[in-house]
Amino acid sequence: MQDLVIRRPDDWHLHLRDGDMLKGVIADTSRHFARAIIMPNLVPPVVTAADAAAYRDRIVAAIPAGDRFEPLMTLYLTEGTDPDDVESGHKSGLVKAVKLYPAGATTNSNSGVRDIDKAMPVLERMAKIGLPLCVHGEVTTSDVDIFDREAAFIATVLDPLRKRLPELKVTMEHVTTKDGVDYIKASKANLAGSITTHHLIINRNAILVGGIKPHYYCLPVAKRENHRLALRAAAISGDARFFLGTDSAPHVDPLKECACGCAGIYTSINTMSCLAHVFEEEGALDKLEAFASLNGPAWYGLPVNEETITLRKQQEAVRYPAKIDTGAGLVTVFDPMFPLRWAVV
Ligand code: OTD
Ligand code: ZN
Ligand code: ZN
Repeated sequence: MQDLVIRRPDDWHLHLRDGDMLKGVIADTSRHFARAIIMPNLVPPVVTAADAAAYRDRIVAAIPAGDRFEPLMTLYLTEGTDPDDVESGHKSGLVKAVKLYPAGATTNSNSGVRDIDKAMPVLERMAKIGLPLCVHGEVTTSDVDIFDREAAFIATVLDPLRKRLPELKVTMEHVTTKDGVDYIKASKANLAGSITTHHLIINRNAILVGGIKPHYYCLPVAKRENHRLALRAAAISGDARFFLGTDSAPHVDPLKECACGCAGIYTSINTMSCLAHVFEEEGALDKLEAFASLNGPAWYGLPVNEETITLRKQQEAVRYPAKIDTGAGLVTVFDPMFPLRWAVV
């Protein structure tokens, strides 16, 4: 047996959904994580500070009794977002970031931004008040190959935006390529990146080899092996610009196992076991705390958690359910394709 004690982790990118699904998934996060940045891609999206306050109340009402969990709310940036509403939401302590979805880039992103010029007044205000912009960094034009969309976004949207507004703090969410890692590492200030659990574990073969595997399909889609290795190197480096954002995104099985399956992988329940495995494999267990518990709060200007969790390596594999039964239906749990021996005790 081997124990690893780390400060309680946070999840800097999480989809909790709403209604029965919210009630069915939240315990898997609040069991291990103290806080999470909550994605606003509901239908309809969380656009105003009032929307975010109401959504926060629904989340808080769903937290199991006895769990201490703080949802960190975000607003969904639209071309009509009001800078004053964003500023007052931030000043009240409610709004921790604003999320940029290029229209059409991922699940429920149709209300997102088509023309970034239209969002400049909000972005300028955010730069002024120090409110971070979280970005889904993929272009959506049909002439760009899906595997190249992150690199194209950096070149054609993100880099020009950061040159135009160097004071704006940008989180590149769910980085999936070496291009993304290198771009973040080359930046001098005001840029950081979150990395998901699953992108540290799977490459695109998991989706496509030996039959199509919808439960490994997410956006941004997993890339080639060299990209996965670059993500691993960044995650274990201790570099404060990289931190955990699981992007755990539950969909019920019928919506994934069909002719046009939804994107999203559900990892909330076994993320810490998966990460301990990955960091041990890399000989970097001593860097897990930085990635999961220290770097994120530093970037968002929040205190680190005082509580700790203990990860214990066992002889026996830890048993996680293959599916969880949410009130909304069955959701398949991410299968890392290796036995998990690290348990949160
Ligand atoms: N990716 N699925 C979802 C969101 C993310 O881009 C994302 O953040 C979702 O279902 O909301 C996914 O594959
Ligand atoms: Zn995204
Ligand atoms: Zn997401």
